[in-house]
Amino acid sequence: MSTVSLDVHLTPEQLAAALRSDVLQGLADSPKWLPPKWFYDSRGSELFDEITRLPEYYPTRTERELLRRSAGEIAMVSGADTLVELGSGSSEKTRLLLGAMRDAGHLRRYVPQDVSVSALGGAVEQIGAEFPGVEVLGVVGDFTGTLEALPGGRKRMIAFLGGTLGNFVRSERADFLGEVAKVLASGEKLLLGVGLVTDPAVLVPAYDDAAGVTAEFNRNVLRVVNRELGADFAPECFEHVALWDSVNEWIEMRLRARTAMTVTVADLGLTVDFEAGEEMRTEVSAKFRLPGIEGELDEAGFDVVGQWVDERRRFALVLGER
Ligand code: AVJ
Repeated sequence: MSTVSLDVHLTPEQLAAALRSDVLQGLADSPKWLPPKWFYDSRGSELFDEITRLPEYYPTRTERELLRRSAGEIAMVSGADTLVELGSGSSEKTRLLLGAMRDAGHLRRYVPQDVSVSALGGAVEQIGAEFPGVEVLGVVGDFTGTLEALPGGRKRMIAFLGGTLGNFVRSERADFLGEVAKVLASGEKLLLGVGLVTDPAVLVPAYDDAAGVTAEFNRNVLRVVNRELGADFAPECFEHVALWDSVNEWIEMRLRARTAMTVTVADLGLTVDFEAGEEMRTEVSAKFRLPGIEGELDEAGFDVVGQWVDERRRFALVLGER
């Protein structure tokens, strides 16, 4: 028998308030910006899924291969009996980790967290059925809320995969890693999946694919703001921009206004002008060097106890111990 349940730590009202606050701030700023977390409504999540299958988008399949190869070792080194997965989405790659933890004989509990109830509900049921005897506790919430509400235990491993840590800038990463360190007991683990700095000729197409899926994904944030806040963005009037910032070592996605225009956000009583060619930042996706990510883990109070890198050195799994 398996126990499957879902905990809601973030209500639709709280989510809506967070979106309003982000849009108010981001559109009033100069240059304008919108945070990447709002890409992922059901259409955005489907588009992201499509991105992960594109020939140019190497991170997902590279990480999956790495996990296939090293999940056994990770399970062994971690000694964890509980896997907490932040931003689990459909929990697809997680099966590899869970399988390895089960085979190592430790697995007792899986705690996937996501802001999307729909992604989580399905995953919780499926994993529950695939891993009988394992307690599955889905947590609907954001990263911070989840960390505070995490079920106890002394042998937990928190996994933050997919390179999503790169959506935070350095200071946000320090805050986030500090939060994780705070909730973990001595000996507990954090497994990070991070993209590595590589050739811009590989990096840029991964965020600007020939089929234009990433462009649609990027413009999707405007559709979300239109629907949720009564805005009148014309998504097709914005061009997708992806560039490699070699100083910050991150990919930056922007939306560039094709013409001058005025946008209203009815629910916020807001009117915003765009100049022709004006660019609004929608995402940073930082890439790392191993000494850099190790340094950040160290500063947050983790010992690096394992790292796994693919042959082409494009992606890394880094295991930190509290
Ligand atoms: C899911 C945040 C890791 O930054 O590579 C994919 C999102 N953005 N294509 C990334 C994304 C554009 C992705 N993360």
